[in-house]
Amino acid sequence: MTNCLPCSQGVLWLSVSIVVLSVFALVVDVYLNGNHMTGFSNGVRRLSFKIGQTKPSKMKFGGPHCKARCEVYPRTKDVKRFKVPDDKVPWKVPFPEYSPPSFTTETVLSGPYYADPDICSGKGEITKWNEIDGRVSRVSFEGKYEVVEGLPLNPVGRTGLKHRGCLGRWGPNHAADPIVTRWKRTDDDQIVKGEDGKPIMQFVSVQRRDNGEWAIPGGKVDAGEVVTDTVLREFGEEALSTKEISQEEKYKAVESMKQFFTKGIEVYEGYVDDPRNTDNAWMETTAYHFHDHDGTKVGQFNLHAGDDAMAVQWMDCNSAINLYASHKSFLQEAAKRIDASW
Ligand code: RP5
Repeated sequence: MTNCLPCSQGVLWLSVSIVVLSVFALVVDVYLNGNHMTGFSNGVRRLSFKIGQTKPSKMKFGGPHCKARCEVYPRTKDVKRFKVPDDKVPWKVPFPEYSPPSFTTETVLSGPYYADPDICSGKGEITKWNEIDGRVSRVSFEGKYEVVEGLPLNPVGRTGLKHRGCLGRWGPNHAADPIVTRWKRTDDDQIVKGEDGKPIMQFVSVQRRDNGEWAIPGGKVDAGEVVTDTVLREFGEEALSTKEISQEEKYKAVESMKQFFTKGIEVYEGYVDDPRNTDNAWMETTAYHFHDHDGTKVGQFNLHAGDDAMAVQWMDCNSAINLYASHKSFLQEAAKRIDASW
């Protein structure tokens, strides 16, 4: 009996130490991962990496949106938007004759894993607007959006179409865009300069399968996913086709990518002028810039188009470039950052 007291005290101290150490580890993890949603493991959590800068960038969406007012809705032949003139885009400008049609694709209405319930037909409800709702972020980078007659309103303004179109979420649909760049070089390794005397920046561009337009290889953030994981996963899936290689090769590719991807700088966080946007559903993204100064890191990546891409290539960047959604403005910001030709 006399030996029991020190023994139970020892066990008690050990338990307390374990609890204290666990709490410490949790605090360190949350601190290192910033204020993004963390802690959900959907199979990609282990790919998490730290990036050079986690604070929001200064660049904001300049509006009014243009591609979000395209006449015919993407992937349809006959879904036409109500025409919205430039000056009538902001909700605060009266537009009494505004009567846009409603449209949501059958795929989205069938309730795939990435979609919200069809709250318009009374199937489920959403109460956490402008908040983190379980594993889904309904928070907009553009600030607090309005909710009118139960539906969130596009923070930039009218698009000429109501409901969700082909987007799964009501309100913001979050994405992440990896801008991977290098300097253009001649065969004998000299950096090529543009007419303005500055070095020409090239970026990894994918040709989207849905409309054939060239784009940054970005993608939507899965429910509960950390945005930095999305960047790495999407680049792997779309430009390196990591789905098609063996587990061992994939591991090696991910390890070398992780090294390179730790140097990312956030160049944009906000609304995307995406042709799929509607009055009640829109794309937002976080774009990270990864520049390979001496061309030795990304050069080893074997570019190979994945499922969602028809082709992948290193594309020269300049002011004449024509890209999907508002991707050109993200590239311009990246070019500015490293004083590249534009
Ligand atoms: C754009 O759509 C984003 O900037 C991102 O590149 C892309 C994400 O959508 P999916 O490619 O997943 O369709 O708005």
